[in-house]
Amino acid sequence: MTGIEYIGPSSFANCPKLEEMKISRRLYAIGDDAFEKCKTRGMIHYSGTEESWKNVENGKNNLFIRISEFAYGISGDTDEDGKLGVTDVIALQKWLLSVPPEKFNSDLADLDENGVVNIFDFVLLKRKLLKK
Ligand SMILES: [Ca+2]
Ligand SMILES: [Ca+2]
Repeated sequence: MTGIEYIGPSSFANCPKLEEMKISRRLYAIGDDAFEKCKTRGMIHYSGTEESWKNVENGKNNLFIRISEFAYGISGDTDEDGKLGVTDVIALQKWLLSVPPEKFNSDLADLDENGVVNIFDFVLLKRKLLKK
């Protein structure tokens, strides 16, 4: 689901076995009844932070979203290993030099959240690591 900005009404209405889902930080809204009949407690991997999730508009009858467990991303965790470290700096550096890193989450690499990954995000990431 990388890059999806909107989950339309009834999108997953007939997926009662839906258990795990990846949602991009770019998502801004979920339509009504998008998860109708999804009554299991799922696991949602959201590539944004807990803060950015609060800005996503959730429609009516989306019980699945309310009861599911969430795994949030950490801003700056470019290699998606769940923690901030020097490997994130290396991955971002490779990305900026057009050397494809093994794993790269461009949402989490966009530290200043301006929609592009560039040298300013790299500077912010290094600062963030130095503060730890
Ligand atoms: Ca990491
Ligand atoms: Ca940026």
